[in-house]
Amino acid sequence: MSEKKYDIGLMGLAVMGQNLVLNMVDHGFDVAVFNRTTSKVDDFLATEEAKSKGDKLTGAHSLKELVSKLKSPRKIMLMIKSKDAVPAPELALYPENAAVDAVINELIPLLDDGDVIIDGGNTQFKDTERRTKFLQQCGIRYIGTGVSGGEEGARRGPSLMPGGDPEAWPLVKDIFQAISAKVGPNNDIPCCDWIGDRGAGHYVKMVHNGVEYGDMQLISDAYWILKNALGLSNQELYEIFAEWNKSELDSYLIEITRDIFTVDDPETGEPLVDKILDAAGAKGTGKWMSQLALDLGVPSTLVTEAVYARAISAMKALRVHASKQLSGPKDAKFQGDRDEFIGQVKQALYASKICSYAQGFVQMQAAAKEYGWKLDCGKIALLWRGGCIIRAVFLERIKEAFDADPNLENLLLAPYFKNAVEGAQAAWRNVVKTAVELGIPAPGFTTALTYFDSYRSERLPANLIQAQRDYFGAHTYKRVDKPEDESFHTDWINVKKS
Ligand code: NBP
Repeated sequence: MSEKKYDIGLMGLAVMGQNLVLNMVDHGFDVAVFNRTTSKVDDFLATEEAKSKGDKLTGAHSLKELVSKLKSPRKIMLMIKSKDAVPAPELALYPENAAVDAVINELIPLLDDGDVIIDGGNTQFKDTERRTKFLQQCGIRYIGTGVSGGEEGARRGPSLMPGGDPEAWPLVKDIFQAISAKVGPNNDIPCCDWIGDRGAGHYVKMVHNGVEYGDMQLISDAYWILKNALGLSNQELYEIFAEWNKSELDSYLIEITRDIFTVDDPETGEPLVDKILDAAGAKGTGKWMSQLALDLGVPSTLVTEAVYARAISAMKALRVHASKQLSGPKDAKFQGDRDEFIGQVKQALYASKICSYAQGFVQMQAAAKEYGWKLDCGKIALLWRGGCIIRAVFLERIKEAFDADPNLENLLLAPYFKNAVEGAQAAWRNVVKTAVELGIPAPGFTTALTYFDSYRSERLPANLIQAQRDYFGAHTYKRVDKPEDESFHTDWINVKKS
C-alpha cells in the first residue's frame, strides 16, 4: 500500500503555526508538521486537539521527512521567527531574517521544480523580493504572505495577504481562502486574495501593522485626554468605548479597549490597566513602515509619530526624572460641557483615523509604483475587513471609495471621507486645542490634524525653506510665476535689500 501523502507541510510549531495547522485540518486539508526542536512535534501531536484530528495530521522529525510526506507539487509553509539572530549576512539584506534563508537553503536540494515554499512570518518585504527572484531561478515557486489576527485569527480565520510568484497562487489558493476569515452579508467573502508580485504581500502586511500602530496610538490619545481632561473613571471609559463601538468607530481595537477597562488586577482588586507600566514595546514593523515611507518620500506621519510615542514611553526613568524638573499646566481640567467634549473626542478620533488610513494607502500606492506591483486598494481594504487586528466596519467605506475611483490619490478626497473629516474638524481642533492648553500629550491627534492642514494647503512656508537653502548652499529655487523646469539662484548677500 502506498504511503499517504499530505496536502501541505508546515514548519514552525509555535503559537501561530500550531493554530494554522489546526485551522487547515478543520477545513479538510491533510497537514504534515515539523519543528526545529523536534520534541515540539511530538508534544503537539500528543495534545488532545491534535489527536482528535486522526490521520489528517502527521509529524516529521526532519525537513527531508516532511518533504517526503507531501503531495506534488509540494507546498511547505514556514511559520518561524522572522527575527532570528542566526548570522547569514551574505544572504540576508536584513540579517535578522536569516532563519528563513537558512531553512530555504536546506529545502532547495530536497524539492523539485514547481514546488512551493511559503513564508508566513513578518518578514521585511525586500527579503521576500530577493527570495522570490532567487527561487524562481531555482525552479521553486515562492510566496511571502502576511498573516494577521494573532493566535485567535490563526485558529479561527486570519486575514492573509499573499504575494510572490504568481504561478504559486493557484496551487495554494483553495487552502488559503478556506482557512481565512470571511466577511460579507453571507459570511462567504474570504479575507485573502493575491496581493501582487514578489514582496507585495509582506509590504501590505507591514502597512497593516503600521496602521495598527496608528489606531492604537489614536485610541490611547482619546483615553488619555478623557481620563486627564475630564477625570473619568474606568467604568465611565468602558461605557464611552462601548457606545463608540456601536458607531462608525466599530472595530476590534475599540472593542478590546472597552473590555480592558473592565478587568481588575487579581492581586490588588484595582483596575489592571492602571497597574500596567506605561512603557510600550514594539516588534519593528511600525518602524519598517516609517523607514520605508522616508525612503519613498511620502508623509506617513501617523505611524512615525506612533513609533516615537512608544519610544518616549519606553524612557520611563528619564520621564520620571524630567517630570520633577519641568513644569506645565498643573492638574488643569476641562471646564466646558462634559458630554459635548466626549463627543468631540470621538470625532477627533475618527477624523485622525481617516488621516492615518489615507497615509497608509498613499504609501502602498507609492510603493507599488516604486517596486512595480499592481495593487488593488479596494481589495486590500476588504482583506482587512475581518480576521486581523485593524478589522473595522469603516474598511467597507474604504473599499467603496476605491471601487468608485480605483485611482483615488488620497482617501481624504473621496466624498464620504471628505464629508466625515470636514464635519469633524471643528470638534477635532477643539480637542487638540484643549489637550495643548491642559498640557496633555496627544501625538496622534495633533500629527493627524497637521497632516490634514498641510495637505489641504495650497501654499506652505516651503518657499522660505527654499530661500534659506539657496542662501547658504546655492541650491536654487523655482518660481511661482515661471515654468517649473526653470531654476533660479540669487546672490542673497549682495542683492539689493529693501
Ligand atoms: P515565534 O516568532 O516565537 O517563532 C518560534 C518558532 O520559530 C519556533 O517554531 C522556533 O523553533 C522557530 N525558529 C526559530 Br525561533 N529560529 C529558527 C531557525 N533558525 N530555524 C528554524 N526555526 C526556527 O513564533 P510565532 O509567534 O508563532 O510566530 C511565527 C511567525 O509568525 C513569526 O514570523 C511572527 O513574526 C509571525 N506572526 C506572529 C503573530 C503573533 O501574533 N504571534 C502574528 C502574525 C505573524 P524552535 O521551537 O526550535 O525554537
